[in-house]
Amino acid sequence: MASVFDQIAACVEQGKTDAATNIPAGSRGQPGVVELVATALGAGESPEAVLKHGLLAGMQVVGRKFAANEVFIPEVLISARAMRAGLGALRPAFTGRPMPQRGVFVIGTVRGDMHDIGKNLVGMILEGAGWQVVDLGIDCAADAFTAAVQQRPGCVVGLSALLTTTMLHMRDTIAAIRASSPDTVILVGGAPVSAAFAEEIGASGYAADPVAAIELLDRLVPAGGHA
Ligand code: B12
Repeated sequence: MASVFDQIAACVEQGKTDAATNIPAGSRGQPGVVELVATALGAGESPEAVLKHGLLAGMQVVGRKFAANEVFIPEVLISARAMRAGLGALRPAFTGRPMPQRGVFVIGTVRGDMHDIGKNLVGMILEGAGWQVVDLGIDCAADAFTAAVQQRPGCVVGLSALLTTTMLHMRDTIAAIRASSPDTVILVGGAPVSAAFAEEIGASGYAADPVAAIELLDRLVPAGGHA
């Protein structure tokens, strides 16, 4: 019998959201991502382990197959929907922990980019770490970020990009934010982004994942010292 993590990963890959979903055909009534996440948490697994070994492991397989032309956009969207449902099921386990309030974190995916799974994950985990998260969504032009920062003086900004083309918009977005709010702490992230690129475009820092983002923010914005 496959471990609950392997089952979650397989369900993400197949797009099996929950027991009511009939994807793949004939699977209605069998547990999907939502039920399996609850099973794993109920068995005492940590939300971090469920995320890493279940949900993200499944999405990694999808990413590899997409890159190898073994699956195409419709399948990836179905997997993304299952992943999103799994994150929803996991959310209370992350955000239910008592944490001191750390400040406001405005996050969005930059202009032209529709990828939101990583952004949502970063937002959810930072919320669990005590940040009040304002999610601007996907395909956000620079002025959406500048307006959000002006409304929330002292907030931290997170920019997400998953495409080598859209990550280039991070530079203009950072310049626009700094033109009106020069001291804003701005983190960048997303698969094609690197620490060197972050430095080149004037970001305050780069984090590869939400845990690294929390550690970086603890250094850049000491508790009680911002927002
Ligand atoms: C799912 C997916 C899609 C879905 C998105 C659904 C959704 N709601 O998000 C759909 C089908 C819409 C899609 C479309 C496209 N996609 Co796509 N997609 C993917 C895929 C398979 C997974 C991405 C994902 O969700 N990963 C899981 C999350 C959890 O990881 P993550 O996003 O990297 O986020 C983590 C970190 O990067 C970081 N992070 C992310 N953001 C931020 C922000 C901050 C502030 C911080 C600190 C950290 C951080 O933390 C996250 C958690 O650890 C990737 C392949 C891959 N392996 O990445 C391709 C991929 C990103 N897509 C790709 C491409 C080419 C496209 C399309 C252009 C395809 C096409 N021909 O139309 C379109 C572009 C649409 C657009 N304009 O945006 C390429 C990009 C190539 C490149 N280097 O530019 C990839 C790499 C696939 C490939 N190998 O070819 N895609």
